[in-house]
Amino acid sequence: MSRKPVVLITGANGEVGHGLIHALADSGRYDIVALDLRELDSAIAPRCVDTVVGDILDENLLGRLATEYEISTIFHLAALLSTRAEYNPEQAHRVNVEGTLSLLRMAVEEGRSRGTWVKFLFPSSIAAYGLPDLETKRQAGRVAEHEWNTPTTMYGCNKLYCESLGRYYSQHYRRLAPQSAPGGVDFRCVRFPGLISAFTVPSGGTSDYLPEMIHAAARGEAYPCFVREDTRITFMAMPDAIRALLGLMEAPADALTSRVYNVGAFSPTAGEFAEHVQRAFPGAEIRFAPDAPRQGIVDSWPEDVDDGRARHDWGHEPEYDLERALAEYLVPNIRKRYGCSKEGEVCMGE
Ligand code: AKB
Repeated sequence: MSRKPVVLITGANGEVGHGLIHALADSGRYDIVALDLRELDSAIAPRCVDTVVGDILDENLLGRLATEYEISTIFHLAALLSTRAEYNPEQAHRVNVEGTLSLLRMAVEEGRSRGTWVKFLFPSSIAAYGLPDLETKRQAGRVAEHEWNTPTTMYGCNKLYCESLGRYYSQHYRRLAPQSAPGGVDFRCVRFPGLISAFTVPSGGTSDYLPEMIHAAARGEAYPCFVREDTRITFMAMPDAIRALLGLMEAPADALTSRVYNVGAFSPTAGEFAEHVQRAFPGAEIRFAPDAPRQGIVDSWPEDVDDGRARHDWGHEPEYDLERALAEYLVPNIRKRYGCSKEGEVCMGE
């Protein structure tokens, strides 16, 4: 039986999965198999050759997929985000670490059995950093990949460790075995900042305050922001995040000097972003009601990242700075989504 080469996307129903499936399908070059715990959103399901409802922790399911398909690339997006992970750290470890381990093993075996390299795209996060206090955070400014690798959340610990697992499975897997077969897994990772999409609202993360704020304003709902007005971390508009994943996937292996790359775009404070939102949706009710534990998480994440390595090695270049993201992507699409027709109109309900 000849198997079909496919791109496997785990956690396909999430925010990144939506944008990624559209981009890969639009290119017309890839057959997509989507895996998620929940049935795939009907907006993206028709764009995939197969949609599978199941758990990445189910080894039999992964075995079945590897038998049925020739998997050339994996985008492993399934994860429990930082806030959710703090409520159930052991479950987060199972999903975020053991799930990644199973997929890396599947990829390395798939690659070695065919004598090829299976690309493994992994979204890591600014949660992999952990700055001890605000003074240090302010002084640190733009942090490079090797700095402040002392995460304070379960999610951050999971991401940082999975970066190491990816390096191990790509370069050193079973290094003492008598003969290593050619091929294996080619792990490539972007450390994402907070992401903001016009089409989906995140859940379970701690950078969620920015997207929640603008979506609430468009719905005409008051928003109590769970961080202080002066809170600053780095963000990126979803189309740039998708471009980053695709850019790294397509980069020639010999251009890459690392397996882990920072990517960033803009770093407004929560207060600055609120001012933009109020200009776009006059009357939007935003107040600051910091939640100390979640504030502590965001305070440990960097204000900005040094993404020079990504720019140099594979041409990472975000198209959206804050002003452009708001004017050309977020505000028009969010207005349309919630049915606001006129500029400045606050809309009620979805
Ligand atoms: C989260 O808030 O957990 C994520 C992230 C910063 O990786 N959005």
